[in-house]
Amino acid sequence: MRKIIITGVTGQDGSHMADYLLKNTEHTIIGGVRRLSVKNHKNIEHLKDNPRFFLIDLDVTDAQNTDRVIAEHKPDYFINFAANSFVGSSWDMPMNHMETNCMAVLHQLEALRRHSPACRYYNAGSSEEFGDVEWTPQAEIHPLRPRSPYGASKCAARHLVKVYRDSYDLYAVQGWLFNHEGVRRGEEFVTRKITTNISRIFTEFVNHKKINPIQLGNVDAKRDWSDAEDFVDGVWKMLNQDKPKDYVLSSNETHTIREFVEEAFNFAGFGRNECYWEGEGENEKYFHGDKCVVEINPKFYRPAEVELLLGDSDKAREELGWEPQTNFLQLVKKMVDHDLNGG
Ligand code: G4F
Repeated sequence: MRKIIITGVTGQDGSHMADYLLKNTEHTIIGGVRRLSVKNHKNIEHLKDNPRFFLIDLDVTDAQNTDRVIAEHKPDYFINFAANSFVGSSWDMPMNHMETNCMAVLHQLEALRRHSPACRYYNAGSSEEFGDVEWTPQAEIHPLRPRSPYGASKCAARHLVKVYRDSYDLYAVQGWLFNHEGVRRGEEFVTRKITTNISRIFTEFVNHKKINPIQLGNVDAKRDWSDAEDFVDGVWKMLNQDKPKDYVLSSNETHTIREFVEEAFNFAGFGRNECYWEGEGENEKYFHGDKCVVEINPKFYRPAEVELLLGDSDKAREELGWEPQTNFLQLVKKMVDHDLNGG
């Protein structure tokens, strides 16, 4: 039985990772949580009585706290999902993104090198690192061309992971995870923003109330979306190879936000033939019959957009034997069904 520290365990990826490891291994899971006066433990509530799962205070931006936790527990695996993961906020709080997504990684690598050098380390990397893409699809060899402070913080962390791997022979890896969603996704991310608001609109609609349209930014951006539950299996496989290597995880398909909107309304029962887009640019709207259900609000545009992401995860499929189980339409349906049923 081994000890695995997961940071960000209350979030989407951390909580799915904990579920996956408790189900598929015998290991003990130590969830690192930041002390908050109001707890946000909804995603791990079901684990609180599991004897192989316990929580410790760990603020990844605190170097001494990180050092003490690693020295005390000497983990066999350290999986870092703690991050400020909302790209849109990174122009407003660039320092916070750099501290949380990059400097924290340096604190962890330093502490592991000193106290637990045999520990296997994973840091959450992102397709945002490819940013302003040079070619499509993006595999591991694509250059790093970040477009946001968030993307830059993940690129800097990637360089540190490689430097520590090469310099100290640590088993340290950072996957490039393309967008991954699901029913535990934060409601500010575009997919969950759409599905939670469709649920609200559905209630307004059946109660003959005034419909407040969903406000979105750039609906023509393209993303390669997968189910977050499929990705934790890929991360675990990345951590258990003979040699540490970084891999892309992706669906190898890309879709616009516009398509996500159309499919989500369709699954919610707003007949495809009764829905249509009208207008252009900032004046574009999506209607169901004569009711506007989506409108564009430039407030949600980003200072620099990543227009297109399309992954090539063939290397992970061949070398790790990893395969996503849920496709785009199944993912949209799963999220819509969940939110229509009360979330
Ligand atoms: O859902 P998003 O906020 O995700 P984004 O920026 O692609 O980042 C996510 O995926 C990355 C992996 O590629 C992760 F590293 C990162 O941590 C995060 O999980 O936005 C997706 C797209 C963007 O192009 C955005 O401009 O949707 C567009 N969008 C349009 N309207 C909107 C909105 N995004 C948000 N959040 N809210 C909108 O109203």
